[in-house]
Amino acid sequence: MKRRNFLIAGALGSLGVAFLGSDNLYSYDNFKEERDFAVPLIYEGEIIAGKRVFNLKLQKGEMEFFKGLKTPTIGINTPFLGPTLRAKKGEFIKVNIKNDLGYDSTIHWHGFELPAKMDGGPHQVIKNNTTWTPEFTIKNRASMLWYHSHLLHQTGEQVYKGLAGLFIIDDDESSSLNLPNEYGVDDIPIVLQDRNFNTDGSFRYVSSLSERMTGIHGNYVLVNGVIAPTFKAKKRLTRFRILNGSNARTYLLGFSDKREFALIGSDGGLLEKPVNLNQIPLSPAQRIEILVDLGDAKDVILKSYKGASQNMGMMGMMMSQMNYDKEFDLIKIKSNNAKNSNLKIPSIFIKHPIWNPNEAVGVRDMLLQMRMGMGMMSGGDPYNNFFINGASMDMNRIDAVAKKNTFEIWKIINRSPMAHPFHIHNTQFKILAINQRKPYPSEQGFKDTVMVDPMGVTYIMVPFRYYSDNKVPYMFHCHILEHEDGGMMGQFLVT
Ligand SMILES: [Cu+2]
Repeated sequence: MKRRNFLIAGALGSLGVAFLGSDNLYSYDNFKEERDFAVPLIYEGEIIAGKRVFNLKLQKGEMEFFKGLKTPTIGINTPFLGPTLRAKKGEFIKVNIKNDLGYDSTIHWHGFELPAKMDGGPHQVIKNNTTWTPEFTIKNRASMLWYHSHLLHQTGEQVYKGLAGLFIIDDDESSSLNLPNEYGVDDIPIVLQDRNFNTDGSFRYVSSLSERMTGIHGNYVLVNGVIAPTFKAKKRLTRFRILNGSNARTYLLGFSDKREFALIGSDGGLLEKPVNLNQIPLSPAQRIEILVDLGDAKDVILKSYKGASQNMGMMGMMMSQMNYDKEFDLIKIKSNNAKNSNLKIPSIFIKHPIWNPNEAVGVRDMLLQMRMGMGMMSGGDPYNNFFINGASMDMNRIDAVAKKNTFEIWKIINRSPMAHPFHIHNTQFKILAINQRKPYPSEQGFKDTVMVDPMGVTYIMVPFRYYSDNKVPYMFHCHILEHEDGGMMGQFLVT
């Protein structure tokens, strides 16, 4: 035990040197100049022969996150991240994705219900200098989904360097609700990504075993690619659509004056009615939509509070020593010029279908485990340290077979001291129970990623609709990308 602690201290100490801002996440006091909030470009493609067609190029780029320091990046049509794609439910889309990166990649459509061949997981590699053209009908309801690299064992690094973007889906139901929906004006997309940097400005990806174990947590948070931006509100009632695009960090979001906001949507779209909150946790890959009243013209800061990371034992100790759980600022919001928009928060949005758990075809166990102790990973196979049902990801093994047009109950059991955000492709599910309790109203929306507490159990109801394929699987995995790359992923067919 003594020796163990000594080794951990050594591993932590080695993190402390030579990295830019290695010891603190920022607060506004640390930034003198004001940086403008950036809104990702919106790209609606063009209609050609009845299809909505998008042209995307995966490419290398360069960003100046710090004045005078260049960071090599990768992006989609832009140097870092990609444009926000937008389409309507029912439309048939076609995406030409050209890979100019110089190495292989993939683009996965996170949250979409779509044919397995179009999913963009590890089986749909886009070789360097080739074009992949997925085509599918938009089946999802109005929501903010996203797209990102999903290359086997390389997802963490490729997303870290910039391969991700948003996808907004509209439908008639949500458009009729009079919610703020003017992109970049009162409907504001936000991608949160914490990052570490070397002193030359380059990204510092995983550099230690402990970072592989906990997932990489950065000392700076990029907000749509900008550190510590100031957002100047144009409208009093503003809708923020927030993606946690971080590899591993969970945020506990709230405003500096603890003001209430209305949670109106989760991963898969609108809730049935708004839920008033002043804090909400957001794990990697999850999205929320909130409405905030900025009518008091006061400056306020969107921040992340302490308490976001629920980790225990040795893991909790390590993570607190590494400053993973602290309070820090994200966006300064100035609303002295915000205009009244006459929009009010509706009291009811939409009705969700009712799924009766008794009609599920069965209960499927998903047991999450990770190799522990300092012997972990040293000298071994780096892709064989995280497990689902006792096995690490294997492209040649199908772990589960579901039937189209059925739904199942998945019992996700966490036998590790760390929380894991569990994601399933090709579905929007509902939470049945978290440990011994019913989901809170804020947790009752459509989800594609759910947090499973350390040593906890989460039950979800998972529908498989629309598509089947006897050969090509979908993935389920932990969305801490270092865990996914380390083996915490499996494959399922829908037949
Ligand atoms: Cu995990």
